[in-house]
Amino acid sequence: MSAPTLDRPVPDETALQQQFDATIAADHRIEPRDWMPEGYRKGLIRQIAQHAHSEIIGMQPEGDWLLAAPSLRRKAILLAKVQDEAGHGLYLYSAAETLGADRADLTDKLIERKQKYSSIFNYPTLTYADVGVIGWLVDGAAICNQVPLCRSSYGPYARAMIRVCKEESFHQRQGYELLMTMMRGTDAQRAMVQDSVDRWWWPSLMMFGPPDDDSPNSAQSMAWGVKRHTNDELRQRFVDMSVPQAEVLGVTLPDPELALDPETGRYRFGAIDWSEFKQVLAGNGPCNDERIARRRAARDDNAWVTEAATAYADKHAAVSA
Ligand code: BYC
Repeated sequence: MSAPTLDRPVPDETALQQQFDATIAADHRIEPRDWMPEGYRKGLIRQIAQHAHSEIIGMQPEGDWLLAAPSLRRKAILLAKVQDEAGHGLYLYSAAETLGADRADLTDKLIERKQKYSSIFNYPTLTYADVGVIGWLVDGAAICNQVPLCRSSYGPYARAMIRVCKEESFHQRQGYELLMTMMRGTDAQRAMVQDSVDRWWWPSLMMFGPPDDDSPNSAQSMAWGVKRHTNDELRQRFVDMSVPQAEVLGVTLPDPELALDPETGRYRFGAIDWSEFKQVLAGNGPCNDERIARRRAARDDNAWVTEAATAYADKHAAVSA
């Protein structure tokens, strides 16, 4: 701790901790200038970095269809969406930087597989219906998870989430509208949508993370107001939201145990295959290697841009000094 200044004594760690606890208890925001416990800072960097990596890696599955979109309109929509994901990644890396993280270092950690990204992006996009289903289910799950994060206790993260959620809501609607159009089309198009729903439903449920009794970070994260709901609460909310939407769309969700519980008014659903989730997290999903290899190539092939921009900024700073 630094020495007290002449005019103002530096509060001791106990007083700082009390001030932090009072801010959390009053549901006010912690800002970058505020003192925070080291565990809070590290936990936030972990979650925000993982979130940022998910947005950036998440550009790949849909980006694969940019050159094969079925019309100019669909291409323009998809291009805008994929660009939005890049923007979300950048807001999030900026939020992590307010905690003292360095974004180049975070990218290196992703590429070295020392940090995670969302399990969902390790599945392939086999048909154009997958673009629609990612919008409907994956962005739908993301909205469910991220709307409460707009009230997260860390100011820069919460504010980034407000903007991200507005854009995610457009993403979800474009996905649903694409699927609606396909469902009004031919039998082959309807079959394509159903096949896509069959492949993405269970991985979408896994996006919410492990069950509550196997979620090591939840309790502390909730106590600090970073997370506002548990993984299982949000997963249930997503199921309740998606079932009526599937009915309107005319697709069947691939779960024979899905049924409305008349007592709770919520949908019961079948058991999730957590061994698959663990395999994907361990790097053994269908596309883990491909996703990381592409991210590595993007970093290495574009290093000259960073070097040129840095040299330019240094030169500019030297001239204006
Ligand atoms: N995938 O203790 P837990 C998007 C990890 S992108 C991979 O419950 P926590 C989009 C977890 O990190 C939006 N890993 O953790 C983009 C932890 O490992 P570490 C992505 C997962 O943090 C492009 C361990 O499992 N959204 O919308 O309390 C196109 C134990 O978990 C996953 C976010 O990133 C998973 N699914 O809760 C389209 C949301 N689940 O870190 C769309 C922000 C868990 O201890 N993040 N793990 O090594 C969160 O809300 C929380 O971090 C989670 C997990 C709910 C995901």
